[in-house]
Amino acid sequence: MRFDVVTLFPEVFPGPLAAGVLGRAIAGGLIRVEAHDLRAFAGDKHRQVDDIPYGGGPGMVLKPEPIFKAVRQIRGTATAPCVLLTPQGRALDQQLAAELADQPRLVVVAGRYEGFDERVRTSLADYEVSIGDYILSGGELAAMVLIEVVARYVPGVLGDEDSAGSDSFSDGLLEHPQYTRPAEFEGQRVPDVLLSGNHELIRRWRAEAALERTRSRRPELLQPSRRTTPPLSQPKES
Ligand code: 9D3
Repeated sequence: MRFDVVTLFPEVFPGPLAAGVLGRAIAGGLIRVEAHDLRAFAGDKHRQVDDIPYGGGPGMVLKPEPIFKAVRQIRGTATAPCVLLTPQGRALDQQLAAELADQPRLVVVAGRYEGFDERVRTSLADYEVSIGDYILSGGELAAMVLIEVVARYVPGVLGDEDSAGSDSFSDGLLEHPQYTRPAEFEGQRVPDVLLSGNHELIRRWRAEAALERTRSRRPELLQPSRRTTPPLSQPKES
């Protein structure tokens, strides 16, 4: 899968995407990340990519022409959906990531300043995506997050034992607590069941712990409308 990123800061790519599991996928040619300097698509000698907002007000708005030019030239004759990163977009989650991973190619546009001319949204973008309800200074970190989350769905990117579809989050629950040695650390014991060797008991303890943690921290994840697999039924009191 190929990601073309349009940005005013192409030098920050691939950044952390070059580390670990994704770095191997990039080195192996399974994933490509190409950064394109938006300023190279500016029409004038001052390479202006932004302008003052019609109607007045503070800040600058990204002009439509350089962005349309960039996305069209990068696409060439290929088809590749255009993903616009904005605070107003659809919240990125595993479901959207899996949908985007069905594409062989995405053109990802990272903004700066106060945002994009509305015509970029209405006539160029196929998806408008946010990575969460907090304020970033621009779309570059959001682009990296999106690329990492999507690329993990590309077959072969994760090891064979692992896969995006078997991640704990793919059942819609938070992960159960995990422990490693020592069995006691600063007076805190690892739960006996995990040392018992009884794999059926361990499986049930983990399922219950995941459910309880989700109930206490992220109850909205348990709404039936968002679930992929049903939660295990509560053990009956005896
Ligand atoms: C404080 C400025 N805001 C009010 C005028 C608007 C604003 C514009 C541009 C706020 C942030 C940004 C830059 N953000 C992104 O480009 C961005 C983003 C984000 O800030 N949060 C979550 N997801 C994303 S995706 C792109």
